[in-house]
Amino acid sequence: MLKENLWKKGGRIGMRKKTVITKFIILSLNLLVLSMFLSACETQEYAVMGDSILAPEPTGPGAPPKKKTIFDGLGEPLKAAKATASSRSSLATGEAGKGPGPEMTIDGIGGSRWSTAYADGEWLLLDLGATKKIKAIILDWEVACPRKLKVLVSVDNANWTEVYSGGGRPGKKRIDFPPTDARYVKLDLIKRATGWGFSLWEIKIYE
Ligand SMILES: [Ca+2]
Repeated sequence: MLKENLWKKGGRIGMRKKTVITKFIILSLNLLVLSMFLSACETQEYAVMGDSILAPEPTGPGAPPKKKTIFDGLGEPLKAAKATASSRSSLATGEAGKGPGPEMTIDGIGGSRWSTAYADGEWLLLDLGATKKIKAIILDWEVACPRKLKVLVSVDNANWTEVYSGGGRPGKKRIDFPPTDARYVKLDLIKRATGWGFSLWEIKIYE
């Protein structure tokens, strides 16, 4: 009888011990989660850019690699001296051939664009003013982009080297090629992607 009571008592004490340990573990976990949350809130800083709020990119060992941008590995674009083209639209003026001209593609203003007559087979010619060794071009097309175009470069405006042949798409498109001597860069706009003409916001050329 005494033995049985002692066993029962021992069992109750064992149960109480287990309950206390379980409660202690739950409390510790709660405190750990709370401290992690507070520390994250205290150390997080935000940079405000325009209307967007962006969290800072994590740095240091184990941080994910930085996202690549279209301008990665490129310096400042070259300044083209002159831009000529096969045609210009009637955009803004209502008069055929009197719309914004090809100089709009090298004015450094993202919101100004050149647009052509509503026809395939148009072209844009840029003169850098001197021969440079160029390796990349970024084209920023409006919706009226080419379905097929070629990019050609030349040192004398007579003999041409093709550095790209393919399609365009609305928005910025980067074209890389082996460094090539060029004073002139020509876009051969073979086929339109829309019923309008071709329309380009900007072209940037890089050494
Ligand atoms: Ca522009």
